[in-house]
Amino acid sequence: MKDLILDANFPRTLDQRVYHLGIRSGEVANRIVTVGAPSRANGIASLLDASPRPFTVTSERGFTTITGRYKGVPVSIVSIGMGYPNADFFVREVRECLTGDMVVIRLGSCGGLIDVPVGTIVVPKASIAITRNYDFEFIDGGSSEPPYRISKPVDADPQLHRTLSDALQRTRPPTVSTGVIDNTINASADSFYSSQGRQTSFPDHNETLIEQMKSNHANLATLEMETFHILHLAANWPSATQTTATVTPPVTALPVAPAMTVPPSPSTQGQPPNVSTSDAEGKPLRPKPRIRAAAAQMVFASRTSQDFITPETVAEIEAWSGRAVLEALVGFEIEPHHLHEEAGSVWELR
Ligand code: R1P
Ligand code: URA
Repeated sequence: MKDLILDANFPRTLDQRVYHLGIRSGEVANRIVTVGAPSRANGIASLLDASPRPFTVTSERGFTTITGRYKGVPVSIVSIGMGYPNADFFVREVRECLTGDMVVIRLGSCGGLIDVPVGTIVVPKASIAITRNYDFEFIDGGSSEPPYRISKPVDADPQLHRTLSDALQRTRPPTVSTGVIDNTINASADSFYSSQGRQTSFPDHNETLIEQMKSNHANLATLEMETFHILHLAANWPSATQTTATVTPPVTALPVAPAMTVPPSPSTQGQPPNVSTSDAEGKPLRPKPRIRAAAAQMVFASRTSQDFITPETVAEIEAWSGRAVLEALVGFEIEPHHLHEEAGSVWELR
C-alpha cells in the first residue's frame, strides 16, 4: 500500500479507486461474471473481442478485474478468490463503481450432493447459508446450541437463472459427456471442510450435517462458498437512494497498488465516483437500478461417489461454461438508461 486513502467509511484512493478491488468508475461493466480462480477468469477473458483491448486491474489484495466486450457488448470478469468475505468485497465495491443495473453471474466449482458425474453443471434457483455456530462447545460437544446454522433460502434472479440455464444447454459441445441440471438448491458454506461435512482432525460435529440439510431441502444439489452471499446482497439492495457518496471523506492512510494493462482514459482521472441514482443528465432513474444475480456451478467433487474431477474435464467444462456465461450475459436485456455511461470508460470504442 502506497497511496493515500480517503474515507474510513468507504475507503478509496485519491483517484477514486476502491480499497480492495483497486478499480474505479468506468473500469467495470454492468454485466459481470465472477469466478474464484484467476486462471478461470483469464480463460473467459480469452473469448473477449480484440477491440477495445481488454483492460485488466489486479489489486494488491488479489482481485482481478478484466473488462472488455463480448460480441460488442461490454462485460467484466472479476476473479475474487474464495469465501463470503471476498464475495462481500466484490459486490459492495463493484456496486459503488457502477451506474445502473449490476447483473452478476457467478461461475464456480462445487461439491455435488446428488448422484451426477463430476463435470455436471448445476444452475441453482436458490441458495441457503450453512455456517459454523461459534456458540457451540466444539471440544466437549455439550451445548444446547446446534453446531451449524442453516439459513432460509434466497432466490437467484429467476429470469437470469433461466437465461443462464438455456445458454448452457444451447452451447453444450457434443463432445462433453456431462449435462446441465437447473432449478436446484445450493448451500454456501463458510468452510470447505467443517460446514461442508468433511472430516478433518478437528472435532467438528458435522457427521450428520449433509443428511440434515438434505432432509430440510429435498432439492439440495450443491455445496460451495459464495453464491448465497452474492444472492443475498442482490436481494437486499433496496434502491439507489443511499450511497456512500454522501459521506464526507475523512483522511486515513494507505491503499491499493493495482497493476493494469491499459491506462485509464485521462477524461476519467480524478473524477468523483459515478453512483447509481441518476442518469447521465442527473435525472433519477425510473425504475430504480437493480442487482440481479444467478450462479452456475461445476461439480468438481462428487460427495456421493467420492470422485474428483480431472484437469482434462475441468478444461473442457470451463471452456463450455465460460462461453455460455458470456452468451447469457450479453443476451440478458438491460434497459439502455440503466447502463453505465460509455464515454470515458475502458470499454469505449474510440
Ligand atoms: C473451494 O475449493 C472453492 O471452490 C469453489 C468454492 O465456492 C470455493 O471458493 O468455487 P471457485 O471454484 O469459484 O473458487
Ligand atoms: N468447492 C467447494 O466449496 N466444495 C467442493 O466440494 C468443491 C468445490
